[in-house]
Amino acid sequence: MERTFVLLKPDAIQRGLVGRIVERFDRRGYRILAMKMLVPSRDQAEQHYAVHREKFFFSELVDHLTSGPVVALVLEAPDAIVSIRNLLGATRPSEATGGTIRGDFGQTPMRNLVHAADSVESYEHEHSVYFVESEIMDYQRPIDHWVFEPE
Ligand code: 3AN
Repeated sequence: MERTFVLLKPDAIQRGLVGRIVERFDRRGYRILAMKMLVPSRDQAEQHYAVHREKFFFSELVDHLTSGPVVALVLEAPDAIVSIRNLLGATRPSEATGGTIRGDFGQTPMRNLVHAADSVESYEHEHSVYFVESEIMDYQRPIDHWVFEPE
């Protein structure tokens, strides 16, 4: 089992896509361990995207992330990190395959609706920017033995 961190960015909330995006996680069977709405502080946004500090789009990215409410989630499943990244689709919506979240709803590289951790190290860093450990539920579901059976 693996955990991942996902963030629905302000454009997802403004466009009324929260339910449709979370539904995709739900119907694939990912276990939602934490979910909350907040307006990120500048400090949180800069910490989250620290690896992009030198990129030309960094300040615009921080402006965007702090522009309104976001929804932060911790999800769990086998290979959660790679499978959620596949569900999101490519960073640039124009390159994202149909059927992925960005392929179906994304409009611009900056406003591509949703972020997901790309490694275990990113997960460890990113979830701690938004959650304290006591906010992450650890529970089992009766159906987990078949939702998560080995492929
Ligand atoms: P991903 O979100 O697919 O992991 P990253 O980590 O390369 O992509 O980029 C982080 C965020 O920075 C993206 N989600 C997007 O909002 C923004 N971004 C990435 N590339 C560009 C770009 N060329 N122009 C504007 N914003 C970008």
